Amino acid sequence: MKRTTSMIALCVASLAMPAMAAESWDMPLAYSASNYHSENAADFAKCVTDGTGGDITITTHPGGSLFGGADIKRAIQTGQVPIGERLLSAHANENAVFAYDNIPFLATSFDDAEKLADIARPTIEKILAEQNLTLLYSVPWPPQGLYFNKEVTSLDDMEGVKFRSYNTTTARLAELTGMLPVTIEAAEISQAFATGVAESMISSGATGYDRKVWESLSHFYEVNSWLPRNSVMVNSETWADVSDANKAVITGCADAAAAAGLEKAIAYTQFTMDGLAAGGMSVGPADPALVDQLKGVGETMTAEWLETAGDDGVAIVEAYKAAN
Ligand code: PCA
Repeated sequence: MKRTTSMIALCVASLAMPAMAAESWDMPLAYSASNYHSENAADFAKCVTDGTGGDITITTHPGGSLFGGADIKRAIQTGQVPIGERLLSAHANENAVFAYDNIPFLATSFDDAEKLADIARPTIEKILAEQNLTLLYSVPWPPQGLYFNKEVTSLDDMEGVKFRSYNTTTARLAELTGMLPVTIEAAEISQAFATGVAESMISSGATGYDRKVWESLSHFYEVNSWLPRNSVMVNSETWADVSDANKAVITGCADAAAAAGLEKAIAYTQFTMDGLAAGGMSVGPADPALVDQLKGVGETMTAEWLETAGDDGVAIVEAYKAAN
């Protein structure tokens, strides 16, 4: 009798429970905890944890500590983790459209990068959906510039330089400028520069600052070639199981994170370039003659990208140009 009563009590209790048990979501991030993308993701995680009343608790794992950058997207797709952040352009080998935010000299300011991202978003969402991924938000990196361990004023100076790349676009830039590309995660670059495995890279002031590259490199040249983005994605099956109320909370947190992340990126741009200079680096615009040469290389890269990205890529660039 007693047993039956407690069984009934258990059933009643479980009926009264919310439809889903509280969940913990681990969120891998490739970049250092102090970087604004990671801080922004931590704010997003708190927003979701608080907003869902603890139904979904998100814990961020920065610096590649749970999965390295190269493995994060696959980990989300396959459900090893429910959510994570990744530089999507590093997956252009899967679909060239993922590198829409690396087209040389197309969108070179924060405003233009936002316009381009808004135009590309439905296409990116469609491609990601086919990969079991749902895009929540994306945040730009500051404009990309060139780092060297010597003064560089022309492509000739770049011949044979060992170049750290972060995706196929940057590797192609190296090839076309006579440099030798080697792919290295941001988390590993301090060591790569210290040991001479790499002597140069294209990146933001932010990444050079985060990795204290002034310990090995001497020059940062502003080129403003493009503003690549980090994207926060959730596994689509996990997403489908989230209640409508919690989906609304997460989407609201994602929109807030996109806006706050953009503001942080803008603020971090000058702050980190000042930091590079304070570290002893020469920081300033690239020589106009070098920029002209790089634009020539950029035209080749753009033509190649349009070729591989096909109709989806052409449509994004045309819509962007029509809107500008
Ligand atoms: N930092 C990232 C990508 C672009 C950037 O500014 C990196 O260098 O890995």
